[in-house]
Amino acid sequence: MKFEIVTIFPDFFRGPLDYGIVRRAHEAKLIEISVHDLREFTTDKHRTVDDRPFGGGEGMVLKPEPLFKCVESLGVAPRDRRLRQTVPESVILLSPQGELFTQSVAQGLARLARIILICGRYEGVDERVAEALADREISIGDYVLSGGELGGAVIVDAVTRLLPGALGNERSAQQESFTAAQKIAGGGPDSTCASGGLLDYPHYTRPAMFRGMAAPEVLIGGNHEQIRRWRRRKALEKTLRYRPDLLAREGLSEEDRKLLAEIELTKSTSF
Ligand code: 9D3
Repeated sequence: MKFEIVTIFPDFFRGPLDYGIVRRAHEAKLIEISVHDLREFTTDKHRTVDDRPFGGGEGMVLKPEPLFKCVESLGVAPRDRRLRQTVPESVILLSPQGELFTQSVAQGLARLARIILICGRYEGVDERVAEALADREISIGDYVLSGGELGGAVIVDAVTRLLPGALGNERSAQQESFTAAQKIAGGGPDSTCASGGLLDYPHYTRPAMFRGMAAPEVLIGGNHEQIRRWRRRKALEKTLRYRPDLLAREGLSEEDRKLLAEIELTKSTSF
């Protein structure tokens, strides 16, 4: 997978992509990352990338010319071919106005060979970039960032993890069993969660007693059926508390519905 990042802050990407799985994927040549400095595609003395908005208003807008020149210099396939998906490449504008980045979007992107990420800055980007240069606009969430760079780094991370061979053999095998469990539990393919479309269960490690806080007895006992049930119950509890939107009950098993009924009965005392 080739990632090409268009930004006015090229140095930003030296940091976050140089660790862990993304770093190893790069070393293993599973990914290649090129960062392009937008200012190198300006022609004026001051290397101007932004201008005041037509119609007035706050802030500055990224000009279209340097962005078009930069992306065109990369030799991307024509936009209509990209949109018809006859070529495995995509040009993405990171913007607060975009579709929400989810695990399912990441899975779609992981099938491509090349992704161009345009990072916006200032108050916005000239709309002709969204209309005629980028294939789609993506936002990483409903909060205001200072620019698209963190969003670009998020996409590189999430997509890289999905590439075959990016996780160790051990972990990819584990991932497969999670996927199987999700199918049985009826969780969608865009679930990020370990246990079938729910939030993950709590994890503990040694010591068994830490500052007066005991790790749950059931995990130390070694009864695997009890452990599985306890984890499922805790995953349901966490999900009910923090992400009730994920609890589409029609997707829950008989056991889940029983555990949820128990949880809801004890709710007043434990929540
Ligand atoms: C007042 C209108 N604002 C839009 C919500 C202006 C504005 C704020 C922040 C325009 C651009 C930005 C910079 N943000 C991004 O470029 C961005 C972003 C984000 O702010 N949130 C989530 N995902 C993304 S991806 C790019």
